Amino acid sequence: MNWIAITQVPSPRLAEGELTFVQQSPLNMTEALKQHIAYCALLEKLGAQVVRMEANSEQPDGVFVEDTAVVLDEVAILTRPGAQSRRAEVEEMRRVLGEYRPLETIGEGATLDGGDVLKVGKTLFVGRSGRTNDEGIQALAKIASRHGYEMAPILVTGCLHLKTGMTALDDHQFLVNPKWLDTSPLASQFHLVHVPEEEPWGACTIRFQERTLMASEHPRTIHKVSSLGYRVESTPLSEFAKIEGGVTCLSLLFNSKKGGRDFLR
Ligand code: CIR
Repeated sequence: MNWIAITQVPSPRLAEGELTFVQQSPLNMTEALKQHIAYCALLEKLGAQVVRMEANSEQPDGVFVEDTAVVLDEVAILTRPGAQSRRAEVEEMRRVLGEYRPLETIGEGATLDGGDVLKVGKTLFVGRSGRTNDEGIQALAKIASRHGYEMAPILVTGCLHLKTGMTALDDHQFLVNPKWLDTSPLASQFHLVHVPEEEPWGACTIRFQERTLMASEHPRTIHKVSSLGYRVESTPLSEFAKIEGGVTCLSLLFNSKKGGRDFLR
């Protein structure tokens, strides 16, 4: 099995996670654990080997592993999360990811969250957001350009991360909430599918094994994406949405056969 999905079991303090664009609402921990198990089971069903990091009671947002690293075929870049409360999460990820890829880091002053990085072929779309600053984008560019990646910065104004408001359905077509980010750099080259107005959070999807993974709380978006011919697999994630997480945030998904230390020799 070549596909690895790194996940972390939700912290017992999940309800204390950071909130920026979402109002606090009561979280059902039993339901959150159930949803997390179902999410991992879906990835397993589609052929991923799921690595489950232990829950960390000191890190309420630890379940959102996506933010702590950007995994490319050639290298993994440990981030420096924009929220001070999340910086320590990177240390455990360093240990786990070191098994699969050579590691790079983002230095002091720069901030970068993995949720702001969308890889499409050799292009990295990077959200300039409340969590990722210009220095973070430059630091990522410096590392990624050594491996042939181009950067495409996108201004994110209405949501937490780039991938909250935009993901790729395929290499040419993006699902977006145009109210939350500046899509003008994309318009000439890509086809943009807008989420239905009633489901502003619907744009967060994962492409995996010729499927589109989506949260079941967005039925209109699911219908729209299915009608375009994509094979949608949905799973309930309502409890994670209450602390501003979506389907991408809960895993780091990559192919273990690509990359690794031998790859660079
Ligand atoms: C945070 O504010 O950092 C968490 N409560 C939610 C992070 C969600 N991650 C993501 O969109 N990649």
